[in-house]
Amino acid sequence: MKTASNNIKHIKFQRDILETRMLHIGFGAFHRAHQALITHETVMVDGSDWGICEVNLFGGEELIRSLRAQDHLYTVLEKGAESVQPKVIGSVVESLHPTFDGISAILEKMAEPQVAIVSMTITEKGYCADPATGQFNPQNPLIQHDLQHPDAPTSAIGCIVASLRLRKERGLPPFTVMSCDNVQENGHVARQSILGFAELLDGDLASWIREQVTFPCTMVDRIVPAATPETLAEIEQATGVYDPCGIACEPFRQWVIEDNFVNGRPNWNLAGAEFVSNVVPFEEMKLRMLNGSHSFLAYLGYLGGYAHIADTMTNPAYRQAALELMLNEQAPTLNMPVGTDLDGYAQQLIARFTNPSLKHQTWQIAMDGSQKLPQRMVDSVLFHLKNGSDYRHLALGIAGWMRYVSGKGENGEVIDVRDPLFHRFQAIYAELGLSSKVVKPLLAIESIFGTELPQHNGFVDAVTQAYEQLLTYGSRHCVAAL
Ligand code: NAI
Ligand code: CS2
Repeated sequence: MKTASNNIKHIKFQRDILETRMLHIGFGAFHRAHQALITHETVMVDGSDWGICEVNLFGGEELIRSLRAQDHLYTVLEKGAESVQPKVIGSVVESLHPTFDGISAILEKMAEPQVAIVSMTITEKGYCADPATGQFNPQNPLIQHDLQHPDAPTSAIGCIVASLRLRKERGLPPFTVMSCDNVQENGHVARQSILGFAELLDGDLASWIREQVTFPCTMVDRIVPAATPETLAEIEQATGVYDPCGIACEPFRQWVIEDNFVNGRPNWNLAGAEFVSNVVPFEEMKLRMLNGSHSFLAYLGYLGGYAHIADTMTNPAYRQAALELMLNEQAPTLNMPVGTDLDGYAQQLIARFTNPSLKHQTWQIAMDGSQKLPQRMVDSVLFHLKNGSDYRHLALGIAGWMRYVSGKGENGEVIDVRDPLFHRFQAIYAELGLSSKVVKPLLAIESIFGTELPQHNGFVDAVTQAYEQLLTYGSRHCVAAL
């Protein structure tokens, strides 16, 4: 595990020398406990001026209001299995929200000369790309809006392009665009969407962006569940201060970054981040082993009556299935640098999932499956079909997702399914009911499964069979039967 606290020399932390050199879109749970914290620890070590301006384009108004009211300081509570450590984060110096500041204030901030990095945690769907291919989707409703209103955009993609236009017109240097989302080759996906959108607006601007802007890929890792009233009460107990912007997370953290910044960057390595020339293998490792088993546990765990990931780990069958999925069906698909210890990585992940003090809801992880399945499960299935190897855990995981998006639990209770394609799932279930007839139309959703998988009879049969078993016996039984 990388820890920075041991490295930190106690230089005086002069918050007033910080200025907005980085603007972050997506002041959600994760960014608070990861990039903002690591930036804080970095400036503590080297006394540099890297401050952050936080922007939420969707929701989060109250959070931004509260943040301002407390001078942009907030608490991160790191929770191990047995001890907790609160940290006050001081790297954030400004914040903006379109609802009360207006979108042009945000674009102007992004166009300020000293802004060198625009980073993002905007969830998988924020990239307006096809999840199966990573290609920009010009039909995305946010993009359709922004094409009509390029100077008053709503999407992160539209905001970045509009602010780069301002920089180009004013003869300013570009900024680096740094995605910190769980998206395979996140920098490349960000680049394709930004260039794709710019092309539709203005070819010269697109050429300027292509030549000037860099889009490093990053692998980001730290389990940060959404904050609940209990989280805030726990933080208050640990610090004596009620902090509505507080967030709790696990002690582990990892950040691997492609060192490709066009206009400078903080020395995040001083706080444990790693700069490398190629992040893709690390991204794949994390997305398939950690996130793939997270999604498996989320769908089959939720259906089996487990509210949190740590609860699923109390069932030896789920624990064993997660480990086997990682080692037998995900690890073999990876191409890692020599010396990478995937067995050790898998054991460490099981220990992290078991942390009983993290209340990470299966329902939260189950969200947006249409955006997550391709990089977490589908790519691995393609590997196994090519190699003739076994993928029964992946087949059950995909069947579990299909069963989950029916919106009905195993006891007939309503599931609150959140997904950009929810209406599509609803239409399929409305027509075909809770039966394995839904498997083929769900597999036909090209943005999730591509074109090859739905044509593969062996795969269609494996998922159909897993789905039927789920209907007959329920998920706890099916996981145990693996
Ligand atoms: P969150 O729900 O707390 O925050 C989501 C953020 O995304 C909000 O700031 C919201 O304004 C923004 N957003 C949502 N839809 C958007 C859109 N269409 N365009 C622009 N912005 C949009 O979620 P959290 O936990 O902060 O996670 C965000 C992302 O961070 C995840 O989707 C994942 O890719 C990445 N991540 C999360 C980790 C975690 O454990 N929470 C760990 C590693 C990565
Ligand atoms: C989770 C991730 O919500 C999800 O889909 O799988 O956010 C997971 O907690 C992180 O990637 C851990 O780094």
